[in-house]
Amino acid sequence: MIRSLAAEPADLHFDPATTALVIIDMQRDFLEPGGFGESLGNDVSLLQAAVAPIQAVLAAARAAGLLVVHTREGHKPDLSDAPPAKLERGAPTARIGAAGPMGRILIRGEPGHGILPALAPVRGEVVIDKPGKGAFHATDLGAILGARGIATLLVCGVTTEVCVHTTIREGNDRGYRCVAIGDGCASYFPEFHRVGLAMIVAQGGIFGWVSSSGAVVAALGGAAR
Ligand code: C5J
Repeated sequence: MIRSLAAEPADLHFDPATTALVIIDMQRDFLEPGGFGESLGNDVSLLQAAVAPIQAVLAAARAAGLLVVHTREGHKPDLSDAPPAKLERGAPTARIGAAGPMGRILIRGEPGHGILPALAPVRGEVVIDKPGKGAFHATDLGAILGARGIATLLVCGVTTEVCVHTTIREGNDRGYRCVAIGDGCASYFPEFHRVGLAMIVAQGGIFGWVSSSGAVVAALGGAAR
């Protein structure tokens, strides 16, 4: 059944059978007190604000049978998939691969690399390990979505202006309708979050739409709008 979703700059229609929920990088190191993000001086409570909205859309997506995709940013332990331009940034003690409060920073398999238990993937859901900011770069995501005939992406996670934005831009260029779930995204910089969402909907929706967790839950629940 085709659903109507309240969004900016305009409402849109989507078919749950060709729609995926994409949850970006809800990893312990970015979000949990005592993790890498906090060790950099960030207020991780700003990211925690996205957890409850994502839990709500995740429950609704599961109930509606949507394809659910979780992503994790991280690298192989030998760093062979990390370009020098990424490795050389930041203070040496806080670089990718250095020891962090929850294991080596952004390394696959380390405790901090894991997804928050509250949003843990369940059997049948896709987990994409991505070495970049965008979820399409150097991953199987495009092939997985293509095999399922997916046309619309409901995107949430962290951080709004980095990995969420990059993924939406990549998805838009590949022909997907990309909808950011605004309150299901968050940033360590509230201004970047606000402007990041504004950039998506400016100019008639230059590369997507912005909706909310409440609107997505209502649409997936079949509420007429
Ligand atoms: C994400 C980052 N996930 N900010 N990463 O946005 O480096």
